[in-house]
Amino acid sequence: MNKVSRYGVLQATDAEDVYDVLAEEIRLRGYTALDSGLSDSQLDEFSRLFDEAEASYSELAASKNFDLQSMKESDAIRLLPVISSKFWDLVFNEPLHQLLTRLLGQYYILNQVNGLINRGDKREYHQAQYHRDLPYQHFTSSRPLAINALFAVDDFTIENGATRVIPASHHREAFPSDEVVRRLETHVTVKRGTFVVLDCMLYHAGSTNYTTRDRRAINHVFTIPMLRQQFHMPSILGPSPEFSEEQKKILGYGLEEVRSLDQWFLSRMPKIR
Ligand SMILES: O=C(O)CCC(=O)C(=O)O
Repeated sequence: MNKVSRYGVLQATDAEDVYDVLAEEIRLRGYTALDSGLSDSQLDEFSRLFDEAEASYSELAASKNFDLQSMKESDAIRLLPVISSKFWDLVFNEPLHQLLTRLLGQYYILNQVNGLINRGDKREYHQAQYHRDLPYQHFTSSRPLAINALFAVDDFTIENGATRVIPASHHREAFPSDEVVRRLETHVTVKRGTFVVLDCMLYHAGSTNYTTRDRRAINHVFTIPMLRQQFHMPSILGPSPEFSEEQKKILGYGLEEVRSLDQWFLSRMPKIR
């Protein structure tokens, strides 16, 4: 392909493959779209399992006398793969892993994974307010610290409440003025089976679903290992021999805080082979 013409440019970024390109897009404008590579029949299965998981989750909450509605929790299925284990396949999706490695390096962990339901008929949706996924934070950083991979279970369209973003807003500390938000906000419309991948510091929001059908998605927030998980997954999952060592690392195993000086000294002892 011909080189893009330029002058006065002494430094330029190289991109070796598609993941470098997507990672660069995220660094520059805060978001991109990544194809999960799943087939139509696999997507149909995820769609069916999502609805089943929603039903099991609300039964589970009711059986424990928790009213999701009154807690404003009825649009989310927290820890979706714990409710329906097939969803671990999305957490460990290979193209996503490739992209995350470019952005966060070899060591990143899963902070949260939640099914999200943007209900039809213009019903209120908690995620439809602008926010960052590291809320209440106003710093900027030279590298991403946290990435949200929002999986589209259904197509995201303007009518059914596609995610809105303010491009490049992860580079600014303050939320932009309302007029600038109105000028810059962009709907990210994608086909089902796509991950909308966002720098968690990008201001973004869902939007009103004007159709009669729910628009379903699954957020996957991955962070550098310094940040606390929304759920401490090793405690919830227990020994879980079904996961590989690499997968356990992503789930946050091995990061427990040191709870005594003795434990610290033991951790510093030379390893005997
Ligand atoms: O549902 C959406 O379109 C946005 C989801 C969202 O804001 C989030 O996962 O933080």
